[in-house]
Amino acid sequence: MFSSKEVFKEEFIEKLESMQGKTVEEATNIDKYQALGHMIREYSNKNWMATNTCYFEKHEKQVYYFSMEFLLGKLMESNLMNLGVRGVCEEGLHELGIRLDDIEAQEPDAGLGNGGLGRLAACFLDSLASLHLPGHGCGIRYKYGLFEQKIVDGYQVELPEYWLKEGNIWEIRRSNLAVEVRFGGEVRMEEQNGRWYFLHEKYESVLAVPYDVPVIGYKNKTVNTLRLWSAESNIRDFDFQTLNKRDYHKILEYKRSVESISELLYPDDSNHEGKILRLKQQYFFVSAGLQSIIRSYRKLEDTLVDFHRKVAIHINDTHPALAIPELMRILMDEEGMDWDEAWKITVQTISYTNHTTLSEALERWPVDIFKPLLPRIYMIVDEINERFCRELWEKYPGDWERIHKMAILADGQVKMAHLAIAGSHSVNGVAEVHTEILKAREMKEFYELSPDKFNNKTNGITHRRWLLNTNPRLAGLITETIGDRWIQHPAELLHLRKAANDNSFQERTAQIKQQNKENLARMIKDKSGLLVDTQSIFDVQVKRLHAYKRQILNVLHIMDLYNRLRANPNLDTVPRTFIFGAKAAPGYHLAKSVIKLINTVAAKVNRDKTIQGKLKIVFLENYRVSLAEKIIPAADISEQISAASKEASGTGNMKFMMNGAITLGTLDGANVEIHREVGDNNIFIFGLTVEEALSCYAGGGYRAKDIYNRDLRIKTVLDQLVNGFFSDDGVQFNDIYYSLLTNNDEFFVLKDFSSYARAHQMVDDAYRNKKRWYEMSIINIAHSGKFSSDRTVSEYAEHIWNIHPVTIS
Ligand code: 26V
Repeated sequence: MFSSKEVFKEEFIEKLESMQGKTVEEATNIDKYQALGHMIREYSNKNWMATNTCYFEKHEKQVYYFSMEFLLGKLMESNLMNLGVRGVCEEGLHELGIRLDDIEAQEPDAGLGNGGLGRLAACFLDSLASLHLPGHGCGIRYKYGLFEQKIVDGYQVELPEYWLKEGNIWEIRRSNLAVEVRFGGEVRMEEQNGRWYFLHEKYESVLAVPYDVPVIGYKNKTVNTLRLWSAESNIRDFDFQTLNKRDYHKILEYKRSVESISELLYPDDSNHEGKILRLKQQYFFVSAGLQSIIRSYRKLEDTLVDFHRKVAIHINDTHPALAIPELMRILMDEEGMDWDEAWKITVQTISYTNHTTLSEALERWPVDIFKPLLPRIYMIVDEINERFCRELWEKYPGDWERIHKMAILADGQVKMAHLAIAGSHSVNGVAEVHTEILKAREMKEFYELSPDKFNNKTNGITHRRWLLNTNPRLAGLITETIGDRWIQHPAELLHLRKAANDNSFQERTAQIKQQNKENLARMIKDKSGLLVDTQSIFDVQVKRLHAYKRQILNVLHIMDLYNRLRANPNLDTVPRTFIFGAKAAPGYHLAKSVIKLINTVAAKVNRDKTIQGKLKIVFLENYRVSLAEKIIPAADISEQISAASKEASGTGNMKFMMNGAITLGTLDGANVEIHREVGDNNIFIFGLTVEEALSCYAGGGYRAKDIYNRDLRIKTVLDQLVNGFFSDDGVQFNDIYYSLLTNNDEFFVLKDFSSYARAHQMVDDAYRNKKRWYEMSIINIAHSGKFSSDRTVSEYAEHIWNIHPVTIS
């Protein structure tokens, strides 16, 4: 089909005709995008079927990655690349007068995630398939992805993101595989032949319909499945014979309430709120996913006694933790197992990753919501809790405090992290320091109880998307220099070390960075009209907006730099362009204020001619995967400046490093490991360490006001938040000021300020020596192989899931 560009052209023209009834000349870019998309999917169907058959026939153990979020971004480019047909398509299209880039630009991002956790899930899927591993995704097909961000007068405005308006070319709806999920109602117990049966009655029935998306491995035959569930009404349940007008309204109301389950992605990734709809979402996809896994399993086996030998289920944070009681329910109520056997199988099937230590993000569901919504599941959770507390009592007799602290049900709440730990055989953190913090603090008692469950799996990113696809020129240079084995074996990027000091390699790396910066500058000009100096340092902070990520530290430093430049326009600094991209949760007022502040400072600084163009600030609207792909290859500096101990890992840090940006960061999350890889001389580290931060929290001796009173630079910028210095529109930033001073600066912004400013000075000094700079840059690229998700996923496969590569024939 894609054997030559001639064949491709013929098929493409045919596809346009059959799908759209149009010729190449008549077709719009959307038409062409859809035609090409369908061709690719059809092309991959053979291998998709072969993969499924192969797993089935070999009865391979498979892993299912359960996640509320899959932040896929666009799929056209990576699918073409992974299928190895991008060249043929590009040439064929070119001969038809079509630019592949124009077609790819039509694709909407699949923004089914908030940030790091969702993007990690997407990277893992790519690595699973590319490593021939039998592993699939299970999630929700949200009708609306993460909101679209507009900036109006410097403020964030949220618009609904209806990504499905032109349909989704990558999915196949499989209505024949729909399953029922039950909510509410009552549970009646009945004894028959000495056994208790639990009968769920008067429940609301929801139909879960799967949409399957192929996950295509890199130049192999593996095509795994991402199964996304959509909620639909189960109208069959209604008695149409006796339908009257009031019932009709009831049906509509029921339909609306059911469809709301998969309507939208919750846009908050930092603050747990006990919203009933979110709990519904969680049970909805977990129950549907488990039912479909068990249905396929049952085609091969009569009983589920060996389930855990053939199926691994991974829960991405606690959001899918109801998989534990749901699997128990199925094993007991539907398969007739007794508790102990069901529990053994459940624990051996499930594994859990923790992605945050922020206590406000920990999920705790009020029993008052949980119990009426999921009555049978609640009974099971209650029993899990009973038995768990009894076990604790035996181990720690009399230690009520500890038992209360560890209980799954306590204070009228279901503690999802406790459920997840108790019900799984493996618990992992996502970077070394993060795992150590879990063991020593957040999960200390659980670690003492079962130390063997705990392990670390440092995050990774797919180098295929984040280097090969997004930075083709750099990827080409690497291949030219060390061959192409790095694509399959990213650790081999290390061979670049020997080129780090090579003049010509440095120059070519520099040229590529320059081209990427010029592309980004063009985009900035198109989007905002702002001209940026491509000789300046592109200093980038793109990530969700959160107090702990400290965008505010970055802004305060920019304000200070501006003050210094105004005082002395001849200040000897390398010109800087500070680039931001960030979405704030719609209800997170402080975060939204920071966006307004960035834009306010930008407005004043960018039009100030007296500073001789030495400073520019850009806030790029609607940060998302596809925008990241344009920004990251152009970055010189990667800002990873979270308050120590707060960022579990970070994955943006890895993407920047892989594209030759130098990290300016704290020793937090995976920065610690990046630092270890590249060494002191190839990274700019500043600020408190995790130990210092933790002892500062514990000791409580920190007083932000003292620093304010002592340090004039800091006092000046803080005062500028509230004295109208930057705002033409009279807006003041009292909330930010308050959080730093009155609220005593929870994230050590003032404490780290001077160390951060010194690190910036070091960046300035270092950039003047281009040879040394590109040596640093190349060393970063060379050491980024460790942070490929291929490494991460292999570790999960070997140590947690016990799955093995399968070559598809
Ligand atoms: C949390 C919550 C809290 C309750 C409300 C809804 C909601 C939705 C999503 C989340 C996820 C927050 C956790 C998260 O994204 N953690 C990030 O995970 C990345 C991948 O492991 C890691 O690199 C980041 O450091 C970590 O912040």
